[in-house]
Amino acid sequence: MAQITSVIGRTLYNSRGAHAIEVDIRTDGGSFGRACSPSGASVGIHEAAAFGKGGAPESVSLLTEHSSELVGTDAADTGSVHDALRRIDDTQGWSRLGGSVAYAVSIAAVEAAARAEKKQFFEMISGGAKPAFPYPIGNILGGGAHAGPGTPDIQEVLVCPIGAKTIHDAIRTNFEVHAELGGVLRKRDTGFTNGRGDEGGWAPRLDNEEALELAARACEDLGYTLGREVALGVDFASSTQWDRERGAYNYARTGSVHTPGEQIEFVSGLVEKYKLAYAEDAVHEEAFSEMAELVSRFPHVLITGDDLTVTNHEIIGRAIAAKSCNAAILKVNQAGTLHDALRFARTATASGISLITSHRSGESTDSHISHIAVATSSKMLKSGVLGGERVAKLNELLRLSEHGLIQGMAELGAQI
Ligand code: 2PG
Ligand code: MG
Repeated sequence: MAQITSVIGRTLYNSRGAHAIEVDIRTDGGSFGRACSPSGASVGIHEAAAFGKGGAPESVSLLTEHSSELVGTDAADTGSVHDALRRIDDTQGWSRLGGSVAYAVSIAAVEAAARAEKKQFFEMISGGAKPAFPYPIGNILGGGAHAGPGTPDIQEVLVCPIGAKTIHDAIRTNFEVHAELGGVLRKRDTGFTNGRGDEGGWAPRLDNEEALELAARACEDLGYTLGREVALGVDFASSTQWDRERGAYNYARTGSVHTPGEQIEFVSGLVEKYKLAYAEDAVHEEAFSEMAELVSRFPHVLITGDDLTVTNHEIIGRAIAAKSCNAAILKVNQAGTLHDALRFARTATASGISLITSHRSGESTDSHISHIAVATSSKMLKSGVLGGERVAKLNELLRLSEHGLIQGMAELGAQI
């Protein structure tokens, strides 16, 4: 057993230049683990707070002041690390310590334990399940909260190489589509500056339909058939457009307003026209019954909850009961600790909900989420295509492909 002997936190910066918290953990055998928290721009109302009230520096001070709570804890035991953190902050949404601290401590501890046991991170948390490779799904065109004025209202147009048989082919295909789309955008608008959004997807001046139209064209130009070798997906991030007072979705950039019924027809139209394999947060974060309507209309599309389910064990229970999604995003920092996130993953999996392990728009160059995706047999890893902090996750999948323990993608491919 590797016991925690020291915990050091610091404030750093993420890929957006905003505060992040990094934590170093040392154990009695001399092993070391380090993790840095990500952060979101489109944040669910029920997800853990990023920091305490005084921001990142105050969260770090609080951790430093109470680090003795963690000393002596078994670094490999995610439950004990969670309990120790709960002794410092027992608020439901981590409003004292901040979810960023919970994230970084709980992941750094497992990394230290993995080094002590000379194991890979994913082996420490797979809980006996057979680990498997996820399909990488990546942002090729961004708008909404991730890009500036003039870009689409919808947050992300994503590509997924559903026909790929190996992780190498899958990653290469996503790069190829991203590059081809850049060419399509330059041809359409000679003034296009190659601008990219927070996650590395292109950020052109386009409306929602045009964005999908051109993404589809890029796939077809490469000789791919949508729904066969590659598929498109969309993260609508609909809570960004939802105007609770008006009871309507305000597509300010496109200049249209959708009633809840019109939003369902808008989404359904796009799913059918572009053969989408994936639709995330297609309605706002409290619209459980409207999500259920989409699940029943499109049982073979991954109707995915993100802001809807916020990696929260209780909320996924509600979504399961209401049949509001057939897939759910797994973001550890929405839950706070790795322990709670894995509990969410188990509940989702037991009810046949596919997991999509995901990055945040503000990221570090850490690659723990690649291990978390493999360990939880996530159907997809949503980690972007281009940008150093995105590529870090993909490169880790390539390293892991040298590892004989992990099931290949072909077995999962048939299920999409
Ligand atoms: C999302 C994420 C990641 P953010 O909405 O799914 O793509 O964005 O981290 O800004 O919440
Ligand atoms: Mg999302």
